[in-house]
Amino acid sequence: MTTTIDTARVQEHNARAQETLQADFDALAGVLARRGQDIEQLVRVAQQFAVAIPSWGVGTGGTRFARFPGKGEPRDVFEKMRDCGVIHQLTRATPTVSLHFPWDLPQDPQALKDVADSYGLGFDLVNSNTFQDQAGQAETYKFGSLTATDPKVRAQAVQHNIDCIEVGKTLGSKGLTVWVGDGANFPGQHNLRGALERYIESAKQIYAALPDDWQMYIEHKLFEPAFYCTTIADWGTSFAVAQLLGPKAKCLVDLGHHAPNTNIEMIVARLAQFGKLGGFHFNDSKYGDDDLDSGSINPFQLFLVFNELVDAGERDPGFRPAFMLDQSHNVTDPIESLMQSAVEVQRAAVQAALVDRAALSAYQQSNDALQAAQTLKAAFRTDVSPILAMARLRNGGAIDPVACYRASGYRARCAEERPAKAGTSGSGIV
Ligand code: PSV
Ligand code: MN
Repeated sequence: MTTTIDTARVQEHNARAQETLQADFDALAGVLARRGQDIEQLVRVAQQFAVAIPSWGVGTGGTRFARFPGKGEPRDVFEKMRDCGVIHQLTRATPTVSLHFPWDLPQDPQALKDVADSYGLGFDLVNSNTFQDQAGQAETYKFGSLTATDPKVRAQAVQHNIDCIEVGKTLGSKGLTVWVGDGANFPGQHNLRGALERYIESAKQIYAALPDDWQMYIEHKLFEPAFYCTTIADWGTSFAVAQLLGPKAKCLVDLGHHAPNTNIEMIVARLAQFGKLGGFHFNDSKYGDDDLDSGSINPFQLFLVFNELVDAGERDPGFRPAFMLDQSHNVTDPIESLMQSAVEVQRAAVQAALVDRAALSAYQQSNDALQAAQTLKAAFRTDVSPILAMARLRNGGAIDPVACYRASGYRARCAEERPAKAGTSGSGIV
């Protein structure tokens, strides 16, 4: 396997930090043992945790006002894979990459697969893009894609999704995420029901092209770019469409795609209950779809989402939702943000595994609201950092990924090796 950061440097970093880590780990093991919990079981949860990196996340994002590129940004999908390799090398929590087409469409998918293999990376879900016009395409998506009134536009958008499936098959992906920005900016612009009917008609054609072992993930988003109404705006519409399409269609929950204060963990519980929770795009938000770093604003919400996932996993041990990050990094080094975010999502998974579920259930049964809430809080308040660091160490990663990355000088090397060039593949700025 190709390791981008010199492994000797990672080992040196770990050797320096290991004694302190061991002391913190032993102290936490004692605290947990007094609560009847085995720290080793939690280390295993952390070691097995995995979240996919979005290929579009390793470039600097931006807003519709401006983009301020960082130094040494990846200029093509191969350089993006290299950055993803660094993230996985140091965190050991991101073994797959989720590609966005055509932003990261490889001319030679097999060559890309070989490169990914060399970094120990696989491919997660592939994402289609019919929210932008691409150079040379015949029809415009200005007035929608899968919902467009013009059948030629819908046919082009359907075909793009089918093309994504074909490339994904070569790469070893097992699913397609479909998000469309289709909607209206004026009351009356759309026949609200007609737009959804056209979406369903298009989605059925995509669904029909799915291989047997693939799933289609329907991602909803409240608003933007359409500011009056969005065709697939909420989990109810997403659920209805997934139900109509069939068993291979599931709903994808992007944490940023809800109205402020929405109870996202309840959406998660509902979708899981009815067998339609397909996966997540993790990020955080304060006002709207801000695409902020996971866990940076509301880590308690992230924990409560994972609390529902633990419950769902206990009811159905085969339950395996897809986990991806989907963020936009405007002011940080994207590699650092993605490493930190992967760790924050992993943290929520471990904290949720810490919940004393028997006690919680008993408090719920006896209507002891205060103690039920405190049972969750006790898990959430536990600083599981030593567990996460130990999991990384045992999996061959870095005890402190950001510190190790900074010390490696990787970004400075990239700045020399990757002078900016025109027409580089895009990052997510929506
Ligand atoms: C839309 O805002 C979204 O969340 C979808 O997942 C897109 O594929 C991605 O962002 C593009 O950045
Ligand atoms: Mn998303």
